[in-house]
Amino acid sequence: MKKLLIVVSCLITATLFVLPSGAAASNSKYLKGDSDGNGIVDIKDVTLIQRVISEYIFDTDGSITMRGDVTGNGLTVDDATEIQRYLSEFENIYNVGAEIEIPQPSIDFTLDEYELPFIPN
Ligand SMILES: [Ca+2]
Repeated sequence: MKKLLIVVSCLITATLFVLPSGAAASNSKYLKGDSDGNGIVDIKDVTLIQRVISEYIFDTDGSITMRGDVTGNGLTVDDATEIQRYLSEFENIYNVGAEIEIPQPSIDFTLDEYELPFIPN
């Protein structure tokens, strides 16, 4: 009985880690204004942007700025304002909440351009 309980709890745990959560956006897309990347545009995204602007926290990998810069000129208080306007159902001129495809880096080099590093003897 104890072994069965262990097996069942392992299966439940494995299922929780393997199944994707439905709320989060895929890795190649995000919602414009969803600065924390949890798949929902809400007031927490505004707070996160305000914390980055005030340098209370830092956007070390640029992901907060990428998702939260709805006006397209860097992360500013205007982005927080536009998300608040979206949440209040004002006119949404910056398409806050729209699904955006993350641009993939292109690998564009040929063997002729590639130089081997100099390795001293
Ligand atoms: Ca969010």
